[in-house]
Amino acid sequence: MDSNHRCEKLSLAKLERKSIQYRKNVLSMIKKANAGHTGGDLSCVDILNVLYNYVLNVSPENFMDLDRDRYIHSKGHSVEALYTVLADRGFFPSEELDTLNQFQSHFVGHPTRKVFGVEHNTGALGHGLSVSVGVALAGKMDGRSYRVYTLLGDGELQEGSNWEASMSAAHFGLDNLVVTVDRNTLQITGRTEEVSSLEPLADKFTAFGYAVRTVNGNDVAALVEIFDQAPFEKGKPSLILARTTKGKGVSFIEDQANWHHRIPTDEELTAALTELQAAEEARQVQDGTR
Ligand SMILES: Cc1ncc(C[n+]2csc(CCOP(=O)(O)OP(=O)(O)O)c2C)c(N)n1
Ligand SMILES: [Mg+2]
Repeated sequence: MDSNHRCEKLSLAKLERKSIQYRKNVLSMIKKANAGHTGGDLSCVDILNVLYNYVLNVSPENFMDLDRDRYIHSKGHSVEALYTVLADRGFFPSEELDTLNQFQSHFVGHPTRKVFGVEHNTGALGHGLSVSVGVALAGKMDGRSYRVYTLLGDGELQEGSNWEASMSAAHFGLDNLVVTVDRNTLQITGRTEEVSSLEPLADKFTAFGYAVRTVNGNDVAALVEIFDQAPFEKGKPSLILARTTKGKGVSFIEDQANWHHRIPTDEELTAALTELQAAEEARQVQDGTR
């Protein structure tokens, strides 16, 4: 990846601490709003962290530049993770997030372009990849240097539009498109493989013309390494199969379908924040900052 595609790079230690802070923010935000998608937010926080703090050439200052990188949050229900990261990157003051889901707030339960930093309205699953393909194709036609990054849920892949978009991405040789799949193996009602199976997923994406890599999507260091290698092959769209745990970071939320959009009780919030605080302190000891 050449340097003009990068935001100011944060060290791994800083990125790892940010992931913990983001998880705390997400949980507090969901509790305050009394709505949100807890499991899917915690699943993708590390991916958004690495994208916005390491990979993307996008910031409040350049958000209107035609050559900025585009990020399209196709699994739009995980909006609290996106808002948290955008606030931290300075797109808006974090206090504004206190209005989440309140009457007349721009911060509604799915991303809209009324919020500065949101590239595209999402939430109806199955649209983000088609839009991303169009934006990537436009970039090629206009000779622009930007890249398009998008994040899909694995349950979202059951929408057929993803596969139509994938055929176009390969047909047009969109090596400026980097697709990440949040492969947490859960959708709203249970395991993807029980609801409508997806495997062998890497083989399917390869057959559709992507250059595919698999990574631990909750490991910040591994994510940095894999995003650094994209695009993986000249003339092919890149696909990162990010193996994640839904609800990652809080033991009693991890890997359970019923936490898809459950709100923590007061006691659960306290327990979750305590667990994350302990993780942060352990991290500080490891970094020698404590
Ligand atoms: C077109 C459409 N159908 C249904 C929904 C309702 N819905 C919201 S999240 C979700 C499950 C998505 O599962 P997945 O993509 O695996 O997301 P994650 O596990 O990351 O939360 C569903 C069915 C929707 N938002 N859009
Ligand atoms: Mg899922």
